[in-house]
Amino acid sequence: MEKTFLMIKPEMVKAKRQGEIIDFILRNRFNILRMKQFSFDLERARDFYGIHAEKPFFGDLIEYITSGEVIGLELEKDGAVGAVRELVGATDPAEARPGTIRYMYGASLQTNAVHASDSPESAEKELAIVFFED
Ligand code: 3AN
Repeated sequence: MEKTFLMIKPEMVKAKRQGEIIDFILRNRFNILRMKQFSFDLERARDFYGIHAEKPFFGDLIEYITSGEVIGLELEKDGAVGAVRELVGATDPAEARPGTIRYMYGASLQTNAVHASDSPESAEKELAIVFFED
């Protein structure tokens, strides 16, 4: 079965709303294979978001993602990569469809509640960065 990576972002963990997202994922029939609460160090954050290194928002993105604990989840389901992106919704919460995680919990382009891998290749890379010690 296909695997993917989902990450609950710092503002959701600070607000103690991570349980709602995990419950939503389980009710949508994903299996959780691994789950880890941790803080990104700078090096790992830069590696994780390496694809955005040249973007003007890169500095802010790194500062934000290292600002508190996050929760990484390895998820499994048939067509998991696409299925979780559908549940997550558009990057900008203002454009996310009702019923999606970012519609319900996202506040801005930066504080958009969760990250989800955009391809099986990204999922493999992101899982290796987050679950590096396993
Ligand atoms: P997604 O998370 O929907 O795949 P990406 O990969 O394009 O979106 O962006 C990664 C992260 O970078 C987003 N989750 C968001 O936090 C941040 N980001 C993307 N675009 C912007 C932007 N224009 N301004 C500020 N932050 C942004």
